[in-house]
Amino acid sequence: MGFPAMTIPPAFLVSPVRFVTFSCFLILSGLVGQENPPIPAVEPEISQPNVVLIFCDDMGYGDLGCYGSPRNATPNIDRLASEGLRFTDFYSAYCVCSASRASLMTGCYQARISMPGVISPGSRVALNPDEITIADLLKSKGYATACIGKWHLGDSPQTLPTAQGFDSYFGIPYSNDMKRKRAWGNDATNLDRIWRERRWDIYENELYRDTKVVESPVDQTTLTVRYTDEAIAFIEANRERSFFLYWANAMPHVPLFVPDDRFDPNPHEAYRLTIEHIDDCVGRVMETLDRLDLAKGTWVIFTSDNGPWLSKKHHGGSAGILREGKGTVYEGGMRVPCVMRWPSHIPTGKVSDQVASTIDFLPTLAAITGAEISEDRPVDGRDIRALLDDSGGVSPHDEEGFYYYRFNKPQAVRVGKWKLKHEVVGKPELYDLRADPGETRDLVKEQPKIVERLKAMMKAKEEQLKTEARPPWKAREAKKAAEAG
Ligand SMILES: [Ca+2]
Repeated sequence: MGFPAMTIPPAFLVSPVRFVTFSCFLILSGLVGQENPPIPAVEPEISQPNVVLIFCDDMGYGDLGCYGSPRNATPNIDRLASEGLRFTDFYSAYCVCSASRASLMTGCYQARISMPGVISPGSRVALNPDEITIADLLKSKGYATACIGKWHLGDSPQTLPTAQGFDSYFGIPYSNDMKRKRAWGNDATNLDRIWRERRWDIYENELYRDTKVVESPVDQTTLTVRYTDEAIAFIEANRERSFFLYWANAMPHVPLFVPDDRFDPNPHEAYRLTIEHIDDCVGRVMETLDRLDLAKGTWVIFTSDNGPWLSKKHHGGSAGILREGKGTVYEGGMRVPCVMRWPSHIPTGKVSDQVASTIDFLPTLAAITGAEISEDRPVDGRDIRALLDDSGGVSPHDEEGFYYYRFNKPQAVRVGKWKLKHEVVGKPELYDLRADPGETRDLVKEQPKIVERLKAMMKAKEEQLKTEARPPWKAREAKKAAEAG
C-alpha cells in the first residue's frame, strides 16, 4: 500500500508516465537482475486516480455521525470514513465562502490570489482566470472535468468554471440566499417561515448550464437531487477515462430545502433532514462508483468550505467540541470534517490527527499525476501524500505553520499543538489545541516565548504574501482590454 519509494533518476521523478516507461525499459533491456529486483510499475489507480471532491457549504465539525453528531444520521459519509481516512485536524483555508473556494481551487491562501472573502452576484472582482485551478491542472493530464453546484468565484462568462479548467458547469454560481426578495429577511424567524411554506420562489437565484441561465428562480427543493443526477451522469459518461468531479452542494447553507418525500414542516428538523438528504445523495454516487467498478481507483473527498453559521440558530450546523463558527478564526470557523476514500492508496479505518487543509489538494494532485506547478504561480499548500497512507508521515504545516487568513492578513497561526490568535482588533490568545481543542484556556501569559515566535511567523508570512500577491480579475480592466482588442 502506498506510493512506491525507491531511487530513480531525477528526470523520471516528475512524471509517473515517464517513470512507467523507464521501468519497462529496464525490464525489457535485461538490466534488472537478482540484485536489482524489478521496479513495480505505477498502476493507473495510483498515478491517474479519478477524483470526486464533494464540498459542502457551512457544514460544521460536529454535523456528521463519524464526528460524533448525536442528531444527524450519516451512514454513507461514515462509511467513506470507515473504508478510508478521517482527519481530526483538517482546515478549510478561510472562514467564509468565496475565499475558501478560491484557496481550494488554487492551493493558495486568499492574500496570495487577492480574493475577497465573499463576492456578490455580478461582482466586479473574481478569481483571476490566469490562476491555475485543480481543474486546469488535471485537464493538462487528460482528465475530463466537471463542476456541479456552487462556484462563487465569479459569474461572468470570463470567470465561470468553464473559464477555469472545467469542461462543463451546472449550478448556482453564488450562495443560495443571494438575490432574495426585499420583503424577506434571513434570520431564523424568516427561515422558519421559508421552510414551512417551501418558499424557494422568494429567491431570484439563477441555475446555469455552462455560461447560460437555464432556470430562474431555481426550485431548491429538488436542487440537491438534480446535482446528484448530474454527478452520476458525468461519472457514467467518463467511466473509460480519468475524471475530476467537483461537486459543491448549495446546502446546508441557508435557506434549507429537501424534496417533498423528506419534508417535515417542523423547522427544527430542517438542518437534520438537509444533512441526511446530502448523505443519501453521497450514497447514490458511491453506489455508482461500485456499480461501474470504479471505486478502487477513485479518490473521494468529502469536506466543507467553513464552519457552521451559528447565527441562523437551528437552521445552522454544529461545531461540536470547537469554539465559535463561520466568520471567525476560532477553530469552529475553519476546522471542518474531512473524510476520504481511495482504496488503492488509503488504508481502511485510518484516523489522522495531522494538520492538513484544502490548499493541500492541488499540490498533492500535482505530485500524484506528475503535473508540474508553474514557477510563476507558487502555492501555499503542500503535498500530503505521506499523511494518506500508513507510512506515518507528519504534517508539512507543523514546521511552516498553518495560517488562518482573513482580510488579507494571517489572524492566527497553528504550529504543531500551538495556536496563536492575534487579530487586528483584540489581544493575542494562545491555545494548546491538543490539550484544549475548544480554546477555553488562554496561555499567553504562561508561554511568552512561544507567543513571540508565532507572532514573528505571522508577520513574516504576511510580508511574504504581500510581496508575492497576484491580482484578481477585475471587470473594468477586462472590459478595457476587450475594447482595446
Ligand atoms: Ca460557506
